[in-house]
Amino acid sequence: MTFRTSLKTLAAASLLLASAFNAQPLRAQSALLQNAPGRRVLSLNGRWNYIIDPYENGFYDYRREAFDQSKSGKGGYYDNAKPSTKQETELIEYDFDHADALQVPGDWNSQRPELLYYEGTIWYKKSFTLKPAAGKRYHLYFGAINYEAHVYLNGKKLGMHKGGFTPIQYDITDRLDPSGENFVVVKADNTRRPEEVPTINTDWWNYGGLTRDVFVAETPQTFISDYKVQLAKGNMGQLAGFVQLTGEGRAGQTVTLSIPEAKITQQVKTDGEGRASFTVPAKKLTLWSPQTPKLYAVTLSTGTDQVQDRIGFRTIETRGADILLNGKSIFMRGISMHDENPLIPGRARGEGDLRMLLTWAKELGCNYVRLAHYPHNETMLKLADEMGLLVWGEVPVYWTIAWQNPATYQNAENQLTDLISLGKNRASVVVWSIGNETPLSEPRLKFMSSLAQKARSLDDTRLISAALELHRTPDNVIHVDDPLGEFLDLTSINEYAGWYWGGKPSEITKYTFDIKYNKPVTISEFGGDALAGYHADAETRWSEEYQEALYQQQLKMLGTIKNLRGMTPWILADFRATRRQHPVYQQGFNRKGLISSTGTKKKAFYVLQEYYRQLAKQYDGK
Ligand code: GCB
Repeated sequence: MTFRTSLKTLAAASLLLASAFNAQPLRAQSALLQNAPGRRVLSLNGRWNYIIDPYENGFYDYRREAFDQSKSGKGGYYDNAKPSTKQETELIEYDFDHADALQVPGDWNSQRPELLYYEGTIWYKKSFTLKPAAGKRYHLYFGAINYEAHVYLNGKKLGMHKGGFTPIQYDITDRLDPSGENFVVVKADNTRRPEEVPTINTDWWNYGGLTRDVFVAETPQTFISDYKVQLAKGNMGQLAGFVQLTGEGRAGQTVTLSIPEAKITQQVKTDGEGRASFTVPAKKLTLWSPQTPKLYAVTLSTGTDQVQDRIGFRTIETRGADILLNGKSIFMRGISMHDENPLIPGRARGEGDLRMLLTWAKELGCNYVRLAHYPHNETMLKLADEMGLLVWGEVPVYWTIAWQNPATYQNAENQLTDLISLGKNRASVVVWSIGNETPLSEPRLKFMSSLAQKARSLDDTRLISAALELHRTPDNVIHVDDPLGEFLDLTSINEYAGWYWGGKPSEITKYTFDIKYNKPVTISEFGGDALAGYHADAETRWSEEYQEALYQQQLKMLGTIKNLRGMTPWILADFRATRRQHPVYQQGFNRKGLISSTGTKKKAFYVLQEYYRQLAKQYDGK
C-alpha cells in the first residue's frame, strides 16, 4: 500500500467515524508541501503554554474513554475551556493561559529540571491571529514533534501523527476562525513503545516536544505542492523531474521551470492529476561537488503560484568498488553526528547550532556527514548544500524493531517517504540509509529489503544503504555477509574493534576482512569513549590517549580493505545518552565524540584530521 492510498483509507475511515459521531472529519496529513519554509509563513515559534499530563487527564475521561472520540468531541484540554461566568463556578481543572510556557522550537527535557527524564504527555497551546484572505490556502506545519502528536485547531481535531523527526502538516484553510483569532493545541507524547519506530531501546536521549519550527504557510488555492529538479540518473547533461499541483484547476496548467543562470526555461503542461514530468537538456552546468558547491536559483511558476529554490546538480553512482561523483571516483571523508549541539542543552534548535556542527566537520577535513539515526532538520540539508558536504540521511529503524508487525513497517515506510520528500532536491544528499545495526532474521530481511525497494522506487538518483553488523571467527577474520547487502549500493558496516571487542587498540591490526560484496565499502561507525582532559597511557580506557591510539590503529586496520571508499567514525561530538551511566567518565554522555561536551577537541580529532588531509591530497589533489 502506498503512503498516499493509506492516507486516503485513513481519511475515508475518519469520515465514517465522523458521521457516526456527527463531528468534523479528521484531517489526513496532506502530502508534505515541498519547500514549505520557502513560502510566505506566519511563524508560531516562541512561547507555548504547557501542561504536564502523565495520566493523560486531558485526553481520557475517568473511564479512560478518549474525549475526542465521544459524541460531542469535547472535554479534552484541547477545548482550551474557560468558565462561562466571572464567578468561576464551573469546574475546569486546567488553564493554559495561566500555565508556564516552554520555548518552541525546543525539547522539553532541557528546559525544566523536572522534565529531564520525563516520558509521557505534555500539552502545548498557542494563540495566533490570522485573518484568512480570499483565494489563499493555509497549511499548519510542524518541523517535528516527538513522538506521537494529536493536533487540534480551535478545539477541533486535525489529526494524529507518529514519528519524531519528520514534518506534520494540515491544510487548515476552512478551520480558521473568521474573526482571525485562533488557537492550536498539541498533545505531544514521547512514551517509548516496542512496536514504534524507533523502538524502546536507543542510544540517544528521548527528547520530547515540539523540537523544530512551527508555522503556517500560505499558498494560493491551486498551488505547487511538490517538485523535483535534479539531474537524470547518471546523466550529467540532462535535468529530469516533475512538478505537482494541488487544488481545483490543477489539470492542464502551464508550469514554467526557469534557471536563468543556466539559460534554461522550459514549459510543461500538467495532466489530469495536476502532475507534469520533464526532461531538459542541460549541457553547461557547473556541477555541484564538495569543492564547488554551486547552487542555481530555480523558479517554478504557474499562472497563480511561484516557488523558488536554490538547487545543485550532480550525479552519484557506484561502479564496482568505486563511488562516482559526477563520474569521478571519490573517497567519502565523513563523520557521524546527532541532531544535537553539545554547547546548547537538548536538541539543536536553530540554524546557528547546525552551522556550528557542519563547520566542525569541515575543520576536520570532511566532505561528508552521516546524519544519524533519524531525519535531521531540513535546514541542515540546505546548509550541507551550501557548505559542500555530502550527506547520508537515515530513518530510525534502529536495533530491534517489531519486524513482523505490519503497522510498524508502514510507519517506517512513512518516515522514509517523508525523509526522501524533504531531501530530494538537495544535491548534498547522496545516500538514503534504511536503518542501523538490525539483527539478522528472515522477518527482518523481508522488512528491510522492502524498505530498500521503497527507497529506490521513490528516488533512483541516490545510493541506498544501511549500517550493517559483522561477525568474527576465531581466526581473527571479520566477516561481512549480511544478506541485506544484496539490496544495497554500499556495504556499510559498524565496527567497534578496540572498544567493544578485540582487546586493546594495539591488538586490532591482527584482524582481516572478508567482505562478500564487490561494492564500495564505507565504515559507518567505529570509535571509543574518551573524557576530554583525562590523560593517561594508550591502554587506559576513557583517556584521550586511548581514543587517539584507537583511531590510529583503526585507520591502519581499515587500510587493508581494498574496496574502502569512505567512513563516518562515531562521532563528531559527545552527546547525551541515558544508557551512559558511568559517574566519572560519562555522566549521561556518550563520550565517543572527537569534540567534547564543552567544545574541546580531543587528541583523536587531530589523528582523523591528518588522515583526511592525506586523502584529500590523493583524491582531490590538494
Ligand atoms: C552503535 C550505534 C550508535 C551508538 C554507538 C555506541 O553501534 O549505532 O547509535 O551510539 O554504537 O556508542 O555504542
